[in-house]
Amino acid sequence: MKKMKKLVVVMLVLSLIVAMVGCSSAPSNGEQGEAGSVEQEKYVIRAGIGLNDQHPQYKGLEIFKEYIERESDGRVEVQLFHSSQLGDDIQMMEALQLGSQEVTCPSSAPITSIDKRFMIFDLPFLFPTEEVASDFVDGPLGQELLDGLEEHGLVGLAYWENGYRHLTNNVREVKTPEDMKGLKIRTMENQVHLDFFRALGANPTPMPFGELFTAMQQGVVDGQENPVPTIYLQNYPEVQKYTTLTGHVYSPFVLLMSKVFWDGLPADLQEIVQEAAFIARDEERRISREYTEELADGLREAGMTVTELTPEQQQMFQEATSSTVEKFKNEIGADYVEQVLAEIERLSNR
Ligand code: TK8
Repeated sequence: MKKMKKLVVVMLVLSLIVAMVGCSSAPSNGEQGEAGSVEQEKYVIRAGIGLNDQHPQYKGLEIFKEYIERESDGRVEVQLFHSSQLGDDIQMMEALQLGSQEVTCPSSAPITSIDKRFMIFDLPFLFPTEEVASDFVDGPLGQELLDGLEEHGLVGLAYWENGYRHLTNNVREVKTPEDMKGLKIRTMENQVHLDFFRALGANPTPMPFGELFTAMQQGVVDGQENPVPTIYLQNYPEVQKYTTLTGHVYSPFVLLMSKVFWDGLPADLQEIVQEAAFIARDEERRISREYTEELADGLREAGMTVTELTPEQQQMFQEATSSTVEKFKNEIGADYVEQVLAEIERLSNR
């Protein structure tokens, strides 16, 4: 793993040098070339994600790429990298801040290391439906969070959808919090997740996504939690026996661009990139919801026991994690959390 990281760093540095050399020899944007022709600068967007190329997120990136390359008449090239080829979520966000990578699309959870207000998304049982969740993120409070990223060197282009997270493990069928006792669960690198898995009596271990499959295979952890498309498409049925549809957290993805890169883009290309982010978002959400519906059966067909909770059991999970909500309300800012809850309430009653 260490070697891999070194390699990634070396590759990033090399590509930075190549990019710099490329920039200095190219005529600056729109300038008259020597032959008197107007040459335009070319831009390369490297977009990296942790998930594999079967996931709706990658399909979304393909749409993002197609739109940008077509609308920019080839002035922008978009290169896609899946399966943590460019690093994990936190490493890629850092690369964006440095300007050595242009785009990534993490779950909101690791962004809390940059701005803890993103912790609101990690509060258990917050959004009643996917529609309320996407209305919320697309609304003024969601936008405010994206705007706040600028001072951290990131441009939040749009929210895509990861979806409701569910528990898998290979020890026993989980129906109540009681069944969680002692299970070693990989969580995202996020304080709220750690806290509520502890509240449930589990033994949570934060870990980058790219290390998860092997950790389950080798028994380093008993289980993990992710939305249905991820569980299915990352082949977790090969290493996990039980899925419980807990739906404990709704995860948005946040499509991020390096601010250094964004600031260097001419306005017409910025507009194309922003438009592409929205068009791809709508399609990514549609595919994600379609897969979520279809693939629960896929998990059964792949040999997993898939357990749906009764409303009473769901309630037990909610009660067992309510201490986390109380605790992090203060950590995030009580007034802000109240404002968020009121907005979700309003959207739910529409
Ligand atoms: C992919 C991650 C992943 C997330 C996780 O890079 O870490 O479990 O759900 O999808 O962002």
